Amino acid sequence: MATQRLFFAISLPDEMQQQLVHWRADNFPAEAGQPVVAANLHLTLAFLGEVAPQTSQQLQTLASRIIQPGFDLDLDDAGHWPRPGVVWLGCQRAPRGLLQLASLLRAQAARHGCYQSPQPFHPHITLLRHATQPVALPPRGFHWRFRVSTFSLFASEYSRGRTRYRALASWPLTS
Ligand code: 2AM
Repeated sequence: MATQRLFFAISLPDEMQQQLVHWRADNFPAEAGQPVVAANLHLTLAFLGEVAPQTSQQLQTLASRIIQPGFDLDLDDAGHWPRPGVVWLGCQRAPRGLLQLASLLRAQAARHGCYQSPQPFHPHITLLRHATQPVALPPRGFHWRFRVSTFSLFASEYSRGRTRYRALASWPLTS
């Protein structure tokens, strides 16, 4: 069977995706970059790259054994990385649970041959792509909070000019 382009991520509640899309439309001009469609807004925990089915299965088995409490995520920070052309939303202080979960998934991925960037994990939700020109960021003061009680493995699929993220499996965090 063919490889799949995979990543572990936290998906956002539907209503939060809608709120963010409206906030983005109110705060960034159309020329700032290409908006990520609402359904694709997510926070990546570990990017795996192209993965063979057997490795995917092994990583899913390990993910299913993770026992970790859920946590609240506060989205209260935004930034611009001009080189990859990304405008993002993130948190001023990442919760410990988020860092622990990402670090575990990234270590498991690395042990299974999935290259992990040496750059420190910077949790973020990409709002705009192809944002290579300077962008005025909204002033601080925005804030959304949501409870993270699951995480998922996604396949990134590209067809007819569109990228779609399909959840292959999800696992609960403890309450
Ligand atoms: P990004 O939004 O900052 O581009 C699917 O592509 C997800 O995996 C995105 O959230 C993307 O982050 C993340 N990702 C991390 N490293 C990546 C890489 N080397 N190539 C593509 N996506 C990567």
